[in-house]
Amino acid sequence: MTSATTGTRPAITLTIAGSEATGGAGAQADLKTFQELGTYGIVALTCIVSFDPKHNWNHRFVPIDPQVIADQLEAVQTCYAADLRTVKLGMMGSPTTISTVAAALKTQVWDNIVLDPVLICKGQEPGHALDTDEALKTELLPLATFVTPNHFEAESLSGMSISNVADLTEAAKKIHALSGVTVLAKGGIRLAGSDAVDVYFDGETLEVLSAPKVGEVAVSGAGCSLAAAITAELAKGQTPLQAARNAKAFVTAGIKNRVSSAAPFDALWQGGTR
Ligand code: PXL
Repeated sequence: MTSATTGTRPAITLTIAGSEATGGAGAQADLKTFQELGTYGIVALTCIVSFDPKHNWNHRFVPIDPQVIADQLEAVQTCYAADLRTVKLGMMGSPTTISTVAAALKTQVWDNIVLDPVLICKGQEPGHALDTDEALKTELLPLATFVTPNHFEAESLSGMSISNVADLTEAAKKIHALSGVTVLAKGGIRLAGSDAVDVYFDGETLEVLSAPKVGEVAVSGAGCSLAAAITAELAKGQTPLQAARNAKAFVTAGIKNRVSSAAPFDALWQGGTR
């Protein structure tokens, strides 16, 4: 399809994710990452998270009405029917949202569905969180082509505990075996050692991606931005492995150049590679 204006038409990238109002994580991080990496970013919102400064920065969580989620996806999928081939799935927040998103995803063919398996976000009932995690595993993981679990999520998806790179590698292989999906299992700051190590496995190629740790404290938006960067790179035509390598470099630079605030955590800066 040609552009209505002159110039190159960018690759289209959609994120189906939650808003995190301070701009560190969620849809805001995804959209900034898409823009920074030269794709045309689109958001369909699943929920709104507002940190609560008066209560230890807990997450206040409001779901978007399922019909409104379906409406957003109808608009996006109709608008970009010909070009929308790559999507990122971020925080869903409820089983109903997951079912709504799964139904919309099934109405078309995708080249890439990148699932950031956000299994638990604080501020929800344990029962509800558990149901949400279960729905994510049964309804979204089977649709995904690429999954990016963090340490905790990799333990949950693989059913094993992970305390070193060998464990992380085994977990990545297990997650691939049970899902058939390309896996980037993230050790991040959770594994001991001077490097932040992630393990890539697509069923054939195994690669340990490693970068010196920038610090020992988690930075808001790192997981979201990593999955969004993979999404953007895939949409531009990179192989999954090269997308993972490029995304790791993007996130490492973003953590080095992180943004501090009055919150007790810093946020990744998507302009870190500039
Ligand atoms: O887990 C990362 C994340 C994803 N999406 C939203 C969030 C957060 C963490 O705060 O708020 C909307």
